[in-house]
Amino acid sequence: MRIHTTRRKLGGLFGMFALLNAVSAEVPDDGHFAITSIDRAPGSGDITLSWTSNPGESYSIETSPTMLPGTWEVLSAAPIPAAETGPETTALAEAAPSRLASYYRVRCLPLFMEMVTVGDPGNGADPSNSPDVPGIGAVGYEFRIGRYEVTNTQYAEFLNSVAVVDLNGLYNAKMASDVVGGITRSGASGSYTYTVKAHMGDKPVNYVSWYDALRFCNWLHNGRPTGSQDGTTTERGAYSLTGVTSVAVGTDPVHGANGRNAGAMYHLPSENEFYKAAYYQPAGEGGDADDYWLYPTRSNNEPTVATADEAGNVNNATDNIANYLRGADWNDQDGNVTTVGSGGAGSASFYGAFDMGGNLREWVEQDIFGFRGQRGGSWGGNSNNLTSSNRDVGLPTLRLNFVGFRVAGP
Ligand SMILES: [Ca+2]
Ligand SMILES: [Ca+2]
Ligand SMILES: [Ca+2]
Repeated sequence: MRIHTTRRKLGGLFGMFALLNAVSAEVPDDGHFAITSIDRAPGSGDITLSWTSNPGESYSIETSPTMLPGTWEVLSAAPIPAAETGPETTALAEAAPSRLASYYRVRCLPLFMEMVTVGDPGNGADPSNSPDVPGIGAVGYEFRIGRYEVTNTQYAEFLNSVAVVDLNGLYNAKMASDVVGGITRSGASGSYTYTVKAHMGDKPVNYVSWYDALRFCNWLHNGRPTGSQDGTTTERGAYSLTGVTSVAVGTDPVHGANGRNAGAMYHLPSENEFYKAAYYQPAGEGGDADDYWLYPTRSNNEPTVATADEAGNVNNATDNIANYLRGADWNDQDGNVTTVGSGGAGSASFYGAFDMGGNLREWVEQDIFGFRGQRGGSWGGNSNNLTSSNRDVGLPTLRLNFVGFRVAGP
């Protein structure tokens, strides 16, 4: 069988697809989710597919009988977990033979946490940053970062997986009592269950401490296991937690001082990683003359203040818009969180990350005199908070309704 695979942006997702019975063979070598082999059993709908994968990630297999957009169907009934080790996963997907015409596309998509690739390794630091925090933005390697802030839906899945008993207080009661929080808890310790509030599932999770964020990263690193909060779930992996609010020096040669272990598959972005993902765009590719924008919306101009509909979606989406200055009034709030990404692609960073300015201020990994760094400003902040020259810090134990996080990974 001949195979054709390529990398293409489809519906806002980076997906890999292969054409069965196609006429050419082009195997990509740079994609995280590249299909590396495909085999269809003659006369059946069984397709054995291999693709490059990241341990801890899950995938779905989709097919389309045409070349038209919007014709993809999920072929795999359940999320397919990546191989626990190694760079490749092989899985069997089954379809009725009649669904597989002679010309048929197949693709794999990552589930749960959509990431974007931040390329251009070896970029220089921002020459124009404020004197307070000079030399930020240089990253010597390619990495990935969450396209969106971590949402209440994702965090509630985390809680339901590891916080039936909540040893480390990963849930905060303000998530329920504050209208701007998004998760409620029911039951008693030993049988806690967690539910997202109406319209809050696709909003970023707040009331999370820096340590909560580390434990979420460990859970992703460990493949989203279910169990009590221990070394196999939340306490070891990307970070080595040594107490409820303490983390060991990590083994990563560059980032270990901030707690990161070598081989971390999911971690908080370092300050440089966040800064590059948010503000960097090479001048030769349409960026600012010094390669760095002032705002993470690919602009040096103050963004339009987002407003929201009654479900919390930005309803004045345009280029260069952000949720800040208490403009997103809904659910009787003077300013509130908004649906992640709803400001539109015209306000994403160069690498396609949304809400890096505004919505929630985000934890970064950096230890700054015992505090931890925060970046990007929030729904309640002013435009200065969104800028590259603005660095915020917080006690790592603090949980606030305007602070959340996103994850990064290799
Ligand atoms: Ca600049
Ligand atoms: Ca308002
Ligand atoms: Ca943000």
